[in-house]
Amino acid sequence: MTGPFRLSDEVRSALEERRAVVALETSVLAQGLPAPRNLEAAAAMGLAVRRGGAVPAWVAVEDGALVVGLGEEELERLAAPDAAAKVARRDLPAAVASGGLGATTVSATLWAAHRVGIEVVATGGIGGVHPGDADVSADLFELARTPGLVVCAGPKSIVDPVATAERLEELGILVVGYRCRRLPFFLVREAPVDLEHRVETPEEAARVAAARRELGVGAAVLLCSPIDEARAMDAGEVAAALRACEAEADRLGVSGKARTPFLLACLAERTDGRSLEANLALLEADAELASRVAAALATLG
Ligand code: PSU
Ligand code: MN
Repeated sequence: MTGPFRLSDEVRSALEERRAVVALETSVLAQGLPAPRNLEAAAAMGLAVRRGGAVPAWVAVEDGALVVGLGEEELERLAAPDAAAKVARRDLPAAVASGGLGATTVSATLWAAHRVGIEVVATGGIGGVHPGDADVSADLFELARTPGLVVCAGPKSIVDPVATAERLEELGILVVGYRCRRLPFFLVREAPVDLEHRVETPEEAARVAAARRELGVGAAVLLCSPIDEARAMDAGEVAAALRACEAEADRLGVSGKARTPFLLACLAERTDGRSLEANLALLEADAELASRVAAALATLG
């Protein structure tokens, strides 16, 4: 593929040879995590993908192109404070036309991955329905219309998990628990939402992804893996910190795409950095699981 898509040599040959590739979003680096921890996270996630047997493909907008497979220097540029705009799928044409730097969210990353033939995407937490229902992440709508498999630790702790689960159902998005029977909730191991589908191994997850493809289902599968017990946070503590952060966001008038980064930063501050450590741990775990699923999927053909 040419035009505005630019693939790294490594990603291009992996795709040509039908080897496993995992697409990684960059908004989590540019907007979701503070420097320099964001670069540490990128390194840990890249290594985790390689450990699992796949090639990491970081996605971003740069120099008028949608790049799939960023190099180390490109990641560094992107991770500098305030260097990159937050780019959801709807923002892609404007971001490419501007010639500037853009960090892709789950929605833009899933779309780009599908366009270049990558089936598996990894992230920390997907966006969802915020309390009050007026602010709904574009991640949900993209999952509904773009095929693939997104590995995450559930919806981010800043959304309403019950409303988000309802919306996922309404949009026809299959949610599969990885070794869990309730919806993982990002920093917290579970939300009060029972899951109907569950897998125990990367191979089983890969079989679901392959069946989706063979059936021609146009929506992505959401594979949710709970945060490691040792890093997980208490639901009550996160909820209390969030209430204060929501109030602060309202007071300062933080809305639109700025709200999620604001809430994540506020949460880290109010939990003495523990939410940040938890976020980093789950990102690495998700990257490794996504890689193992992609590797298993590659052997299924
Ligand atoms: N997961 C994280 N941190 C993040 C995000 C995900 O652990 O910052 C980003 C992702 O890029 C996700 C986006 O797609 O937040 C959702 O933003 P919004 O709620 O504005 O749609
Ligand atoms: Mn929003």
